Amino acid sequence: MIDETNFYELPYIFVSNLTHMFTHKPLRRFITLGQFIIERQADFPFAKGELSRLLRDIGIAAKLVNREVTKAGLADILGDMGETNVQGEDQKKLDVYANEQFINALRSGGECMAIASEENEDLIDIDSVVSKDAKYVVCMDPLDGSSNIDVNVSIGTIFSIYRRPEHLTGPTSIEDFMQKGVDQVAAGYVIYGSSAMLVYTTGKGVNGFTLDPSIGEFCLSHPDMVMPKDGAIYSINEGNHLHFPEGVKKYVKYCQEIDKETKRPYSSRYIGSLVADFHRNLIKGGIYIYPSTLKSPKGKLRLLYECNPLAFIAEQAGGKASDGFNRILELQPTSLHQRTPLYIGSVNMVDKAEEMMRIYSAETANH
Ligand code: AHM
Ligand code: MG
Repeated sequence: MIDETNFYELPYIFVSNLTHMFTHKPLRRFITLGQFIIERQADFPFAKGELSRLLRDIGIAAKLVNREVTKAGLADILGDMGETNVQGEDQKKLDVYANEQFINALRSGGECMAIASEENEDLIDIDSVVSKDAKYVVCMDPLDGSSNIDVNVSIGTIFSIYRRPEHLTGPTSIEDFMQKGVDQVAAGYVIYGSSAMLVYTTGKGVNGFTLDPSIGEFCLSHPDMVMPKDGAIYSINEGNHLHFPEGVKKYVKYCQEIDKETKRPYSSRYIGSLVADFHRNLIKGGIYIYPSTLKSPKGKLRLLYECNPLAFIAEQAGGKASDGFNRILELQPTSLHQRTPLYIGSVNMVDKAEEMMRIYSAETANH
């Protein structure tokens, strides 16, 4: 039997509406992603409908990808595709599917002139009739954490949106993408986890939306997200410990020391899906580090479509993102698939890690 209180908590519009008809109690207001974007259009400095349409297109593709992710164990879409992407990594079938969905959605939406994707070596020029007046470029990692697909662990999509710089005219070129993270007009991620969530910013705070499968809409569930200034979780692949810079080794040791005041030792949590590790740290507080290692002297993660968008979100939520020495959002990109070390999360934790880097690894600063 459902008591009245629980009944009103049920997150379904139709239940709420039915209840209203019979009891005249106030309607619970559900704000869908589409409604929210329209309500917040005034926050966006450029033509009002453009960003709304871009975000709408991304939301549609995310729902299609989520549908496939949730049935990945059933459908014949698991396993290697037998191809490698531009970084020489094995591609999974879902990577390919996600890449196609996001490209198709952006291509038919009309606002995107070109895409840089982790899965494509060169930029994807969108040369269609509907896109002839398009002014935005999108960088994306369509399916991050793909090594986790086969084992039912959360994966994600990361995206970043830039407006074409005024001085560029003519056909799209790599120049359109060589903008610093501070120039992003919007960025976000989708996490395909126990529920699917879309989190984004346009530079006026961070808001999170959970997909309600019963109505097929992302609904506002995490308004004005704030990352705690301190946390008690550190996320790093400790298997690489011997290859870490000295500053990172010292910081990891600091995390493991006992100190009641700073709640150490911290917990170590590493999912191996950047979006999932970042999302947890955004909500609970924590730090994620992918440093330079002997194997990957510039780190593993990509500046344009992994680090910049998450750095924008982190800063907008009161957190911080650095390459160990410099603010991620101020790094000058020089190529589409450029890598950078990443230290991201609660501001006091990132400050401490940077301090260790300054003291013990200053000579490895290569930016
Ligand atoms: P991917 O884009 O190929 O999935 O690689 C990025 C992923 C991140 O999601 C994750 O944090 C990291 O690589 C894990 O790398 P490692 O296995 O070296 O720890
Ligand atoms: Mg990735």
